[in-house]
Amino acid sequence: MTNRPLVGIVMGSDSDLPVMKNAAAVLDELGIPWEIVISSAHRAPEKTAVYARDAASRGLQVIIAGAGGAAHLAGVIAGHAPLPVIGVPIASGAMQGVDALYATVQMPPGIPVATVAINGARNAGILAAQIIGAGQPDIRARIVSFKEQMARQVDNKSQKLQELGIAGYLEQMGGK
Ligand code: RP5
Repeated sequence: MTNRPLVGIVMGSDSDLPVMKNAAAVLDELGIPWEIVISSAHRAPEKTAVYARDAASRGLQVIIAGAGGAAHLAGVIAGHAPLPVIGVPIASGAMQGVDALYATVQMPPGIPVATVAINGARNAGILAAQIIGAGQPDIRARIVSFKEQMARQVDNKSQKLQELGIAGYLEQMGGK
């Protein structure tokens, strides 16, 4: 496997990093190389445009863009790049991500942004892997294993619930 990044993770500010690191983490789990940069549709518009325009020729296949507030980052990148763009609305400020969700998801016809949940960077990473995996059997096989692992975890929890009962299960969860 090449170590050249296939996924570009872009965020509007370093304050988005605690959320956006989750996209990088799951891409690591799935063995997909990534890069991460800070750029801003508002504070660094030229840098953002150049990044988006050059992304495909640098070998990136998917871009994940996270921003909060008046979150135009994913949309601006989608306007410049011929690649799939996944938007992550970040919870920040008075509206705690609802503003960013609306700004990210309400794209005009012709410029799609696949928008995940507020702070849903992990899902953005998984979706990026699935997009790449659609044309790469080895990556698709890793997605299949990933899903099987999740299904096993559900089974294990259900089994434990049968063994411990409701009260015992809640107790080992921390008394919820
Ligand atoms: C957005 O404004 C960023 O994506 C961030 O979520 C939010 C706040 O940015 P900082 O003021 O913390 O740099 O552009």
